[in-house]
Amino acid sequence: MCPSVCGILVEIDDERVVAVHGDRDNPFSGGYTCPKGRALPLIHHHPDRLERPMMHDGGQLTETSWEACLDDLGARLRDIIAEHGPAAVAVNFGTGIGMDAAGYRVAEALHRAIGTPAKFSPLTIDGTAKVLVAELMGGSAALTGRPDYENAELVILIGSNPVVSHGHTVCMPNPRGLFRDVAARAQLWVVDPRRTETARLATRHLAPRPGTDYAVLAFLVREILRDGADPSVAVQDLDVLVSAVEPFTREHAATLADVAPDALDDLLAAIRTAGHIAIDTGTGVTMSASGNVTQWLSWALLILTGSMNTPGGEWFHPGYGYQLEMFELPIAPPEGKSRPGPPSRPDTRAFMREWPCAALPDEIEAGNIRALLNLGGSLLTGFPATDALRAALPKLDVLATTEILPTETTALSTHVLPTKGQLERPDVTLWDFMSTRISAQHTPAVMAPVGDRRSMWWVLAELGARLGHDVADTAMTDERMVAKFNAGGRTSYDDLVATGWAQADRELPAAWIQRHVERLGGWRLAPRVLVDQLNGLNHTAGPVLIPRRQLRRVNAQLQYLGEQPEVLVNPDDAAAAGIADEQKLVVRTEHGEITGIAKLDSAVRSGVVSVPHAHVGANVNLLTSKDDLDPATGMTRYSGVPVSLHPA
Ligand SMILES: Nc1nc2c(c(=O)[nH]1)N[C@H]1C(S)=C(S)[C@@H](COP(=O)(O)OP(=O)(O)OC[C@H]3O[C@@H](n4cnc5c(=O)[nH]c(N)nc54)[C@H](O)[C@@H]3O)O[C@H]1N2
Ligand SMILES: Nc1nc2c(c(=O)[nH]1)N[C@H]1C(S)=C(S)[C@@H](COP(=O)(O)OP(=O)(O)OC[C@H]3O[C@@H](n4cnc5c(=O)[nH]c(N)nc54)[C@H](O)[C@@H]3O)O[C@H]1N2
Ligand SMILES: [Mo]
Repeated sequence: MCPSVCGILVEIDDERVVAVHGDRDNPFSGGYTCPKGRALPLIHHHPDRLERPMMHDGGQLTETSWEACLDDLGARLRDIIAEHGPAAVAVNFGTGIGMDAAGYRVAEALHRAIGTPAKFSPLTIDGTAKVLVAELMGGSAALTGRPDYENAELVILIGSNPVVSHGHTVCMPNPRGLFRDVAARAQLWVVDPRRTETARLATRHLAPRPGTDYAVLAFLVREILRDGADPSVAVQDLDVLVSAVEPFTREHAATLADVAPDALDDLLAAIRTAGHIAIDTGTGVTMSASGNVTQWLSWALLILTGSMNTPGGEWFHPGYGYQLEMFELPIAPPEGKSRPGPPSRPDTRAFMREWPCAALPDEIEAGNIRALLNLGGSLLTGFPATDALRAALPKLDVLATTEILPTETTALSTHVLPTKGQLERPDVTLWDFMSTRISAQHTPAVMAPVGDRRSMWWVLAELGARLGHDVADTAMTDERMVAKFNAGGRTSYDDLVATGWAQADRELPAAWIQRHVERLGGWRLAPRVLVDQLNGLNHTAGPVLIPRRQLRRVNAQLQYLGEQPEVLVNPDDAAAAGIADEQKLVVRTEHGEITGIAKLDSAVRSGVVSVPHAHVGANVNLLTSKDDLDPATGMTRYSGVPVSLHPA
């Protein structure tokens, strides 16, 4: 269900999945589970689950055979490619394919074989800032820094709520246990406009105005520089950084962020005392207009305090399968590697060879994209500007969706391809970089596939064959296919299957990072792109929207566990707008409006409205824009969008 990959035991009674229990013998999760994993029986036995391929026939989705469905889809794609070229076929790598290792690898192979630049994924709706900053400051997007929680004396968590989310790009089982431990022996500062479930476990909580975290960090960097920082590693462009942060005095930063100057003094004192510090950021940072700048200054603070690649600071994941320590990472130029964006959106960039999700409606309307392979994506809830997308999707000649459950998006699809769910396929850890350890796990399939479901990799390989591409041998078994792509580069696949998990030791400081930074010529402290963005930032005064995850959901998934689209509003703001607790309210932006349920909550700072995403009835993406994008990467702004509140 999620990249924390907690070890579970699935209790099965004949054909029924009875329950999911935490596996106490699992060395990573030790028996921990959360409501998402425990919902697997409900997902598997969902009354509406997709069991057979469907095709649009006379305006209606009708069940058909795999042969007929794939033949028709293949023929239509061939025609589109023949007439308009491969760029007319787009591929979306949604969250639903993100836990299917063999499916994901074959999707990558098919995407390469088709040769289309039109690739979409949650990258540009979840957060590009971390990758961009790694590339610009560290010369490689493959550098994924994360706190050394075991040894840290001071952890600063900015715009992430792991107690609910289990983390963003660093995914942990049992976050409550982890943060209780950290707070018991070290300082844990949580920076969030809402006093979150995680903030309640922290030693301190700081609630700046959304999108102003960078000002707090700029102040800290400025003061650490004035202390005469000696990072003990090579750096570049120190003087540029010095002048970039110079305006961020205590008073200026406190005013911008609307926090008490004393709180800034306390945080600065904590950093001076700890020496080395650890920082992690989440979607509260990456979804904001200042996300790149905030991420940059957080790295600058880490570098200047000598905390990179240091015990008690940050460590860099080498990957279990990738084994980055074996390679010389290619070094990106100081201006990064982004390219021109899609033709209908010259205002955007293609970042990491992906197009901005926000550009999809315009690309369809312009006739550039005529077919979309949507692999495990809930387009109408995840992508921004739902109205524009809803108008554009029916103009596609082909919308083929691989899914396990019906969604608003499958209802609009020309082809619906039911693939094996989590319990029906063998699998290995795909996103080992997200793990808190250098590890891999394997699971066998525990249930026979329901109905006529097939493996994602098989479906895509069959489709590839119909387009004249040999992307995988469809005669292979699932196990052999998974073995082929297994993340067990440090161990044999057979050993991984036998034990279920494998782990490598962590080296800290890691020699491969030291070598890399030497080849880089020192950390780049002040990339031009980021300095320019800092100088261009401005703020609106009124209330703004911020995003929030919910415990018993994964984005649009698990809605049947009953989480409501509760809109958290500060009681003073609610009173001013005439809104009462538990009553319906309207949240409006210049793009649209939604009706949700008001929850008056003094844990949310004034001027902030916290709205969960991916609810079909109260879809927050009716409020977001396809044009409000980060110019460097095409990331949609999901946090800090100006709103007004009204009684319903
Ligand atoms: N306004 C706003 N918008 C947001 C966000 C926000 O905070 N605010 N969050 C953004 C983020 S961080 C993300 S990652 C995106 C997520 O958006 P999406 O990538 O669309 O992800 P989900 O909503 O999780 O939908 C995943 C789909 O995959 C299906 N699925 C699950 N398991 C499988 C499987 O094994 N096989 C197949 N074939 N399908 C499967 C599920 O039924 C579901 O329909 O949304 C983004 N959109
Ligand atoms: N239960 C559950 N778990 C999930 C998901 C889910 O839907 N449900 N989704 C998964 C996905 S796809 C992702 S990407 C991760 C995301 O994981 P996280 O990034 O941890 O996501 P959130 O829990 O929404 O925490 C983001 C926090 O940022 C705060 N915030 C908003 N704007 C700002 C700002 O400008 N500055 C600061 N400092 N804070 C701000 C919000 O108040 C919120 O508490 O979670 C994953 N895990
Ligand atoms: Mo995400």
